[in-house]
Amino acid sequence: MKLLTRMMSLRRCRADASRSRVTAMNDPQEYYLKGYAVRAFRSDHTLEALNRRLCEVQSGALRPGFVWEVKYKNTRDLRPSVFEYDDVFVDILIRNDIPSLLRRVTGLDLTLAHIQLRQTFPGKSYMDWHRDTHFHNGKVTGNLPPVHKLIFYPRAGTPSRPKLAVIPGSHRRMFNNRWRDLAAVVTDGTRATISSSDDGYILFDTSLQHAVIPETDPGGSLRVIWEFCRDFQLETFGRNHSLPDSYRARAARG
Ligand SMILES: O=C(O)CCC(=O)C(=O)O
Ligand SMILES: [Fe+2]
Repeated sequence: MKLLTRMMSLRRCRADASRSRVTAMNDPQEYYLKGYAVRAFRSDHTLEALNRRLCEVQSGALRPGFVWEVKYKNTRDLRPSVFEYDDVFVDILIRNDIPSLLRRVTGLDLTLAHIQLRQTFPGKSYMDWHRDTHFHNGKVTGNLPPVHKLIFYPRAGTPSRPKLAVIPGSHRRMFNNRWRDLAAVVTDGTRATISSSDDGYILFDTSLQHAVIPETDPGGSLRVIWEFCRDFQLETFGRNHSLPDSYRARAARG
């Protein structure tokens, strides 16, 4: 009995030690290992303004000159551009020191390449498990190096629901074969999900395996997707030429 108690307490000590190693990690170490970070926007007037705009959009009202365009089935994207729709889509990044967060966790001076405002509707997931950047049979698909995305799933008056699933650390285990890569989704049971909320966001390395959870609300739901890349990658984005410059100027001013 004494031996059993001692063994149990030893196990507990080991578990505590490994937990403390995990909790002792700083932001860049955690981002390197997990490939993502979940944070919340400051609760202030900028976040209020953003949520107000998104509620309007969710209720069907678009400002003149802006339209929805369908790219993927069961989804639609705001056009011609999100940053021209309202300054708040860049303001929120500045107010929340996202340029410093990006510098801290990636060690890079990334710029804002694109903002997407997408609404998804019920049906099959428009993007089940995938990596935006992958290497299959020696062929690179997506941006190289992988870019980083920050996604906000606003509740915009709808109930909170799980929106995106990710496999922590999967960006560090890539297979050159599509099927082996997908098999890892089945064999790796570790998942993290991000749900819609009034303030939570996920920042991730887009080579992370992630899946859009199918939409269930008849009225659909919104996501704002900010994409950050290195300067030389800007040309792959084509559109929104003034966005990177205006983001840089805003980031420098703080
Ligand atoms: O629409 C979403 O929820 C995320 C889509 C996605 O996979 C991505 O932007 O990389
Ligand atoms: Fe993706």
